[in-house]
Amino acid sequence: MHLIKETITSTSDKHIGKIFKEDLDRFSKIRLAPLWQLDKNAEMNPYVISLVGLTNVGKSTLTEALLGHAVAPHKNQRATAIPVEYKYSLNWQMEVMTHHDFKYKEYDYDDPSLLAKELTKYVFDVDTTNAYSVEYVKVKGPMEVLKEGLILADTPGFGAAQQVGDGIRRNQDHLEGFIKNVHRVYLCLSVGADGDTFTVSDDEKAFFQRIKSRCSNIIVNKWKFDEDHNQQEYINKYNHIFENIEEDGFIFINAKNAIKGKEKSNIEKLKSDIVKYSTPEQRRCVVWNDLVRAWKDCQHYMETVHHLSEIPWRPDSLKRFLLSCKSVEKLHPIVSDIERIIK
Ligand SMILES: Nc1nc2c(ncn2[C@@H]2O[C@H](COP(=O)(O)OP(=O)(O)OP(=O)(O)O)[C@@H](O)[C@H]2O)c(=O)[nH]1
Ligand SMILES: [Mg+2]
Repeated sequence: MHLIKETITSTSDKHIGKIFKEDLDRFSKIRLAPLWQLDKNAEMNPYVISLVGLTNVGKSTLTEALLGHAVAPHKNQRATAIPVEYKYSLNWQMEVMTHHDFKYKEYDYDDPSLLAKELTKYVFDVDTTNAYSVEYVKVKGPMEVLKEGLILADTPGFGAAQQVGDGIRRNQDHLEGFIKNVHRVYLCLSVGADGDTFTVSDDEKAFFQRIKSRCSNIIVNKWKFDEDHNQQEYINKYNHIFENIEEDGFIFINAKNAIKGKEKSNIEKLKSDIVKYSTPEQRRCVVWNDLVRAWKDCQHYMETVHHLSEIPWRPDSLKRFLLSCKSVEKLHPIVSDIERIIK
């Protein structure tokens, strides 16, 4: 980011051209700013990953499929009213903090189905007074995908469908507050009941703008795995809306099939994507790989669109960038490129 900023401010329009500078600035905002944020968040411990999306897209069903236990209540209608955090522990436990009296309670369960039954009373389909009285709910238990320390959060649906009545608006405020403290977000969309329609609503677009610096994946749920449905077609159509999402950042899932144990669900792909953020080292590696990819894309774009054999980087900034890249093994492809430029 410094390299780009300093190159833009130190060179004249005559030297590299106004449009080139604007492109460099856009590249920095679209591709680099999210990486910078994710790199900062990589150090956070505990690290919270959250599924967010409009009501009914299947976030809770997905949560259940990922956790491998029926502890995330879901149904066909607006359902989840309070964000729920899931965390690994050897025994099943639920923690509830109530807002009106500042009370903290902890419950133990021998069986996850008993926990799930109790959980519905706090977060699922509850009336607005009840929803307002609960500050947070945490569920702990032997959920393998979280074993290395990740926290997974299921959230209420956002958007206009939720904004009826005062209590629900409070829920939306609660949701916004909760999401601000989440380190990585997976935005969940779903295809229509016919499997053919897939429109991105204005609410979804607006929400993406608010979370995009912490989002590198779009989950397309309720996907029908058959020959009539072509994932690439969907990606081509929608990747201009989600501008910083790489093509392989779109993950097509059928959560219902996953909880029924059917083969065509792609849930293993999502699981393996999530566990790669388990430790700070793993999280940094992902960001560095993405940085190498962004660097290559930037070079390629400037070479082909602006017909530049080489980007006229500001020399002293480039040297500083080289030094910081040298200390990280994963960034060595960038080091080789810069050394070639400097020669
Ligand atoms: N056909 C199909 N239905 C699904 C799939 N995933 C979830 N559903 C159904 O979609 C409905 C909504 O699922 P939920 O998991 O409750 O949705 P949610 O996003 O958590 O909804 P809110 O909690 O209201 O925000 C339920 O009837 C699920 O059975 C899927 O992959 N395919
Ligand atoms: Mg839900």
